[in-house]
Amino acid sequence: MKYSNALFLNPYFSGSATSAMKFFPPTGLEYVATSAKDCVDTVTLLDLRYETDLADPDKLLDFISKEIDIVCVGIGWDRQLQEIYDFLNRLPADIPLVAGGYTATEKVEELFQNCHTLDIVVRGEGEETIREVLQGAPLESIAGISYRANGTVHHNKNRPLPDLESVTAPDRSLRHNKYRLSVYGVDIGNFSFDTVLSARGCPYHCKFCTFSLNPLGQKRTYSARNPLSVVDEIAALEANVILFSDENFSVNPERSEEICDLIIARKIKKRFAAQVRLDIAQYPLLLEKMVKAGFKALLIGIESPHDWILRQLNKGFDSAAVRKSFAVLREYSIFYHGYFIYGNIGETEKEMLSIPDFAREIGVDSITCLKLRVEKFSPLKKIAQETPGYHVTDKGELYSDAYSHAALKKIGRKIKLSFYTPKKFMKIFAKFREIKFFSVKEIILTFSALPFVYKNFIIREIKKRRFFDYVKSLFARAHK
Ligand code: B12
Ligand code: SF4
Repeated sequence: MKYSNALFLNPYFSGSATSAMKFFPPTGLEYVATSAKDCVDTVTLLDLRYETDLADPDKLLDFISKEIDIVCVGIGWDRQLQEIYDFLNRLPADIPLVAGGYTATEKVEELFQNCHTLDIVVRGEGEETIREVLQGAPLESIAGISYRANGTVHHNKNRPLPDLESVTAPDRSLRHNKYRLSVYGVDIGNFSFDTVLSARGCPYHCKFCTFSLNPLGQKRTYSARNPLSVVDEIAALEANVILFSDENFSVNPERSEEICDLIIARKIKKRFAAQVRLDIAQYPLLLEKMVKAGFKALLIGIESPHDWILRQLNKGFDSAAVRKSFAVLREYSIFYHGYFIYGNIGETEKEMLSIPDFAREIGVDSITCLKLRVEKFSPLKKIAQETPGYHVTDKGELYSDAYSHAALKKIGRKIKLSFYTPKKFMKIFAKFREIKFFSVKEIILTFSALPFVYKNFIIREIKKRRFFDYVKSLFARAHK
């Protein structure tokens, strides 16, 4: 073997924005680490969000210098980049450093510029590529990498997308930690999490969406695994809550039904969540089976209450379809989380602020509102660049002369605060009971954790000097 001990590192130090979502494993990194297993003597997988000792950069460096002979780092989120570069730049020069992941692929040049210790970036899906790197194939022959040689960065041609059937599911025994539900640093109930990827890609063409485009700008042709292999993977999992991390779980309703049928037939008792498209409302049989199989939450991109925006985003449905679909969806005991986008090209503040009322009207249980992003290969880029007064930063953030970043951020908070009132939190809790998400023991555990969650929330708001705004918004709503 060319390398003895390869480290696969999720480099997001805890205490950051990403740690709020730390209950999900780094799926992509785990796929690559699993694929690498027979190319080295030992694979060490570390998720720094969960490490205690090794989360200290000095101790981690010491461990790497003594134990590791190649470092493979997964940079999948556009967060904490400077902190990550600072750490990677301290790695010993004689240990090869490989990076991969969504952000590493999108920002290849930036990575090489900022990280002088970096040798190779694996662009796009990395399962096959990492094997060639670890087996010591000549770098110039490895499709899908960019590499530094004699002070110059070389970009090899892209690697064709792999057939999903040939990809092995993540080996969970490589993990050093369990993934648990924690909100504002407080563990809730007794929930352990895992993700299962049953398909990659999405056949739709929503214009803002980079879920269906990979960071090389390629459309990831929809490609799904055999339902049997998916359910075999699920059956072997320890976690009691599973997120299907597919871009869109409802692309092929018959196949989704088959997965539910197998879960039911094999009496697998777990709780599931999945990202789906609104048109799932057209498949009552699938919805029925999902409830039976243990699907508790669906995450649905609604994006906007306004038809002209839905058209601009090429969403493929209008607000009437949203209302009609939710009238059906509400009949099923499922928790619905809606994604909305605000700060669209030409959108006024009044239009943005109508999101909470619309969300309440259709009966969505919780929402996430994200500012429109116009990423590197987004089809919206041209429209944004051609619209007078609009600007896109090189980070993909869109702002305008009328609405600066700060103004948009403020609007985002107003939307959030107007939707998430204490009454809403009570309703959310009631919905969790209705869908039987909790056992009695979990209810007790969750209730006892809530005061600590609220305390940490208030401390955070005070630290960020935003607590007064929060109290003001509570009063404003109470008097509405
Ligand atoms: C499922 C999903 C989620 C799940 C969580 C999944 C998880 N396990 O963490 C949920 C719904 C919770 C989620 C939340 C968020 N997400 Co998300 N999510 C996705 C989605 C749809 C799929 C990710 C996935 O599992 N892909 C499958 C794996 C196999 O692919 P992969 O990660 O790219 O890995 C492959 C390669 O990149 C490479 N690779 C990866 N790591 C490494 C490491 C090495 C060493 C090598 C060699 C190769 C390599 O090989 C892998 C296997 O082929 C992607 C979109 C997408 N299509 O990628 C967005 C995406 C990753 N999410 C995104 C965002 C912004 C978020 C949020 C911040 C949104 C928000 N504001 O709340 C949160 C934050 C989550 C956090 N961790 O902090 C962005 C990230 C953009 C960026 N660069 O920052 C993406 C790309 C979507 C987008 N374009 O907007 N997300
Ligand atoms: S349906 Fe969802 S995943 Fe598919 S392109 Fe549209 S927003 Fe993206």
